[in-house]
Amino acid sequence: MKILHTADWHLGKKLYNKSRHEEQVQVLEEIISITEENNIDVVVVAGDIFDNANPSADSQSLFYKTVKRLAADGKRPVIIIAGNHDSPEKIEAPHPLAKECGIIMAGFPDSKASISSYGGNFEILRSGEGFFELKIENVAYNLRVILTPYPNELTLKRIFTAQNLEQEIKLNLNEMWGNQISNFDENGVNIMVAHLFCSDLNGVEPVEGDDEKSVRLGPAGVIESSLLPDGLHYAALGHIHKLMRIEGKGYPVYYSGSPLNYSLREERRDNFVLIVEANPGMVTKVDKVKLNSGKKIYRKTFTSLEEAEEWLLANQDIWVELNLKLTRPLTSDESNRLSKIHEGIITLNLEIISELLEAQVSVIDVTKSPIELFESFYTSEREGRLPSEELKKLFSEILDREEEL
Ligand SMILES: [Mn+2]
Repeated sequence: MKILHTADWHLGKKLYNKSRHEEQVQVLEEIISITEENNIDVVVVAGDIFDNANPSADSQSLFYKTVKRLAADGKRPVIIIAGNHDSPEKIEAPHPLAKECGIIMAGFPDSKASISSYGGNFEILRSGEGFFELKIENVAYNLRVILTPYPNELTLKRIFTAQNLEQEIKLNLNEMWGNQISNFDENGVNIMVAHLFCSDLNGVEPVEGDDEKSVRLGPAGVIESSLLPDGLHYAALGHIHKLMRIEGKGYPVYYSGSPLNYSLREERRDNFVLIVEANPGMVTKVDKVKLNSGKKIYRKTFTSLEEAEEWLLANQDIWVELNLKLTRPLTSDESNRLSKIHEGIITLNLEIISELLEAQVSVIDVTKSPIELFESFYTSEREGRLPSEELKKLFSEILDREEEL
C-alpha cells in the first residue's frame, strides 16, 4: 500500500505582505502529478491546511479543487486533519459533501467518521472516536487510521479529565491512543495522522518556522515520541515545516514538512512530500520526493550596490531579504531601480558604515605608539569620531600603570 504524506500547506500565507498564491497553485499541481505518477493508494494531509481560521475565497477554492483531484473523483481516499492554524469546525463542516468525493475531513481528536461507502471505491468498515478502518478496492489489506487533529485547550478540556497538568494531559493522550490502537490487529496497515509538536526520546525539540503560532501543543507541551502508540506501521505528522524523522519508535515517525519555504528561518530549504510503502509484516519504506515548485527564500548581504544589482539580476526567481552595508544612504533613484530589477525583495535593510572605517580597518601600523593605535581603534568603532582628550589621558594613565607592574 502506497501512502503519500504531506502537511502544512498554509494556504493564504503571505511573506512580508507578498502573496504566495501562485506558488501554492504550482506546488499543489506538482503534488497531484506525483500522486498520479506513483499510483498512490491514499493521500494524507496532516494539518495546517490554511494559514488562518478565516481563509480567503481564493485559498478555499484552491483547496477544494486540489483535494477533489487528489481523490480522483472518489477513487483514492484523501484523509485531512486540522492543524493549529485551522478552524477545526470549518475543516469538518464540508464533510457531508467531501465524503461523496472520497475525502475524509476531521477537526477534532474525537471526530468519528461515519460508516458508509465513500466516493464509491472504498468504504469505512468500522469507526470510533478518532479512528476508523478503511477497505479500498484492489488493495490487498485494510488501512486503519488514528486521527489526532491539533487539540486546542478547549478541546483537551472537553475530551479529557486532566485539566491543566501537562504530564496528565500527555498520559491522557497516550491512553487515548492505546485504546484506539487496541481496535487493530496485525492483519492490516495501521497508521496515525497527527498535528503535534513531537520530540524524540532524548527530548530534542525540532525547531519551528519563526512565525509558527503556539509552537508547543498548547497545554500538552512537547509530546515525546515514546508516548505514541505501539503497533503502527507509520506516523504522519504535521506542524514542523522541515522534513524530519523523529526517532524513538519501532516504526518510522515523520514530519513531511511544508511544500514551500515559508519564512526566513526556512531559508533555501528543500521541500518534500513523502511516499510511504507499508504492508503488514514488512518494514515500512519511506521515500522523499523533492518538490521543485515555488521560490526559495534567500538572505543576502552586500557591501557594494553594483554587486547587489548584479546578483539580483542573475537571481530573479526567488524571494530575498536584502542587506546593504554602504557608506552612504541610497538615492531615491537607486532604491527605485532596485525594486524595478527584482520583484522578490521582501525587505531591504540598509546599514551605513563609515568610509574612514573602511580605509583603516585592514591596516594596523605597528610602528605607531599605543595612544595613536587607541585613537584609530576608537575612531573606527565610533563611526569616525575622535576620542576626547580626557579619554586619551585616562588611557595613558592605565598604560603607565601597566608598565609599572
Ligand atoms: Mn502547525
